[in-house]
Amino acid sequence: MHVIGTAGHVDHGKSSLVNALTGTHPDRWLEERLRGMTLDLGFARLRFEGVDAGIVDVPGHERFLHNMLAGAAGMELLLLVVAATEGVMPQTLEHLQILRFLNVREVIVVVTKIDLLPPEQIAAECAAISDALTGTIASGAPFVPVSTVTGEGLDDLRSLIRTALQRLPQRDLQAPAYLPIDRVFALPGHGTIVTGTLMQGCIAAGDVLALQPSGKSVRVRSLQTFGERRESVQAGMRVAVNIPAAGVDEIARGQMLVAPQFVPADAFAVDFTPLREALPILRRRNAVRAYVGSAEILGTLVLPCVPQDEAPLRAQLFLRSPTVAYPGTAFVVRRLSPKNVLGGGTIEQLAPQAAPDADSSAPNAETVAAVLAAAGQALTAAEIARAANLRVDVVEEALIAIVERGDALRLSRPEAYVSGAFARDVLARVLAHLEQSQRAEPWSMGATSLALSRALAIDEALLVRVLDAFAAEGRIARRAGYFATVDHAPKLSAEQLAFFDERIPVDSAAPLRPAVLADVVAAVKASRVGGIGKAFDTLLATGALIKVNDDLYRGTQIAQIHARVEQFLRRNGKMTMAEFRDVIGTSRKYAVPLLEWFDARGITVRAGDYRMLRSRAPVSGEAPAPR
Ligand SMILES: Nc1nc2c(ncn2[C@@H]2O[C@H](COP(=O)(O)OP(=O)(O)OP(=O)(O)O)[C@@H](O)[C@H]2O)c(=O)[nH]1
Ligand SMILES: [Mg+2]
Repeated sequence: MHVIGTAGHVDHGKSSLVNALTGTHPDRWLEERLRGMTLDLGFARLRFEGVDAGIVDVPGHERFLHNMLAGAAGMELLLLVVAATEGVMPQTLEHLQILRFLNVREVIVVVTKIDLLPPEQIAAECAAISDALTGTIASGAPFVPVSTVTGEGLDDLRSLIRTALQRLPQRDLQAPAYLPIDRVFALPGHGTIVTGTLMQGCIAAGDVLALQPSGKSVRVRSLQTFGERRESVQAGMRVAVNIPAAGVDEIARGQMLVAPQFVPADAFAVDFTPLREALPILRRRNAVRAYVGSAEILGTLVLPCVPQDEAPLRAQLFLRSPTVAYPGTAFVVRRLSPKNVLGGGTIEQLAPQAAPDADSSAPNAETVAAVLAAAGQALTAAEIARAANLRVDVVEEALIAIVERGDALRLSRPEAYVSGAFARDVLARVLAHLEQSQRAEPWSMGATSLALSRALAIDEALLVRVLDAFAAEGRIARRAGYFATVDHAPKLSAEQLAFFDERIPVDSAAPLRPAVLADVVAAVKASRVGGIGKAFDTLLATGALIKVNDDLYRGTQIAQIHARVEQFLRRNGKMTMAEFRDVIGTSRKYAVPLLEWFDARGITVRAGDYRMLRSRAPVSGEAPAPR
């Protein structure tokens, strides 16, 4: 078996394509469905005549690139998804930059949403896409225009997939088992299950493997691939492994389940190829985020010289925490902040001979770390310099090393630093509070910074900046103004869902007519259903319900209206208010605020009596803000 992966810019139709091919919608979380945006990896099985493969679906939004990276290493056949309506966009190229260093052997370019373009424009759009992909791993790959709405092109895509899979080389089944873990959960009666793409080797029920880097030895009780029980599984499969001896809380994405012979290491000799775009920012020593298997680990990449071109270099990679790798393991590195991709390559050898360059700033680093530890609040580099009696540039240099080793956390807006111990303590207290409150109120989005600041008696402004820094590392989630644990997906109770179904019915005679906001608010206030107020906030925050002036729409209604407006405008260029009313079959009372709402979100733009599409609307990562 082989693993197919999607890649491409946000909203270009990756998840819809996986759904159309497999019948499984890869967006697993309630929040993903509600927002219509993939946040984390999704998985589905692709089966048709002559084909049985796994698909890994990735998020397109740049904020979730770390999740994309956790699933990218396993991909062998890439479906590069590009919407015909937008063409090649920043994450299309960023995903290709990353995948160039991983294990992709075959690429198919899938041009989606062709139903939204006049047929005669499709060839020109494909040609423009092809031009924009020159010099990437998708250059020269077969192209297939599709629509997941009409089904056009899907049969051609299936036959291209069949051919591409046949060309893929077999994975190494004799090698020791190596499974980067991308999900961990517990099933009642079974205990801990980990899932991932088996990169090499085989695993059989009864095998004793090691969880790394902890080294804990675990016996495999049972195995599955896509819900089918197997006695053994082979490289190239998406696998779920039941290891009851390990607790769910001992394991996280990024750890590996491997044959016992692997030894964890935190230093590697690597073959590193810089990206051309990264040449101006690469130095000899580079603080990096390294991606190995499904892991994201901070570390330092030491180059033999400052690179002048894209030629591969023999370099050293030092990680802040250990991991396991085999010679030839692919890796990618990004800059700490901003997180540009710097390059990637393969791990050649454990424990390089030479130690990292002696750090001449070491004594200053200790002074700076001591000042921060004593401060108990955020300090700018200039404030630290005054307290430590050092030059600001010396402090800045020392801070890089201190941040890298975890003794300080860098805050932004404005840039300042807090001690690592203080920051970790804040994070631990916040996470403990959130876990408890999310358990008590699973329907909530999490907690606002104000609520956290009151509960934990921490200054709110400082709390927000510390949590934002951890959010950028993916250690806590910040969505629509709420902080939550990264795996928290709000779930309404059956009673709460029934309440909203009853209060906000969809009238089959007028399916796009909204409810009256004031009525729903009054009903929420009067209701005795437990947690109903927070559940209402959640529906608004996730965009499942949307306020438009005095009206309350379901997110699905707005999506339908949006689709109709977009289709009309792509065909006709402009639209009057009367045409809009006809398109959505509603009265002026609803039409005016709706169009203003679309204008305010940068979807449409007004010109005299007409509305037009605002071209290449900026993509917003947040749910629509409740007004
Ligand atoms: N008309 C039309 N709409 C499509 C097509 N494919 C996807 N869409 C719509 O485009 C929007 C985004 O689709 P998704 O499949 O969620 O896009 P995605 O690439 O998975 O997005 P992220 O995972 O957030 O990066 C949805 O509203 C889809 O219904 C298509 O072929 N035609
Ligand atoms: Mg998606």
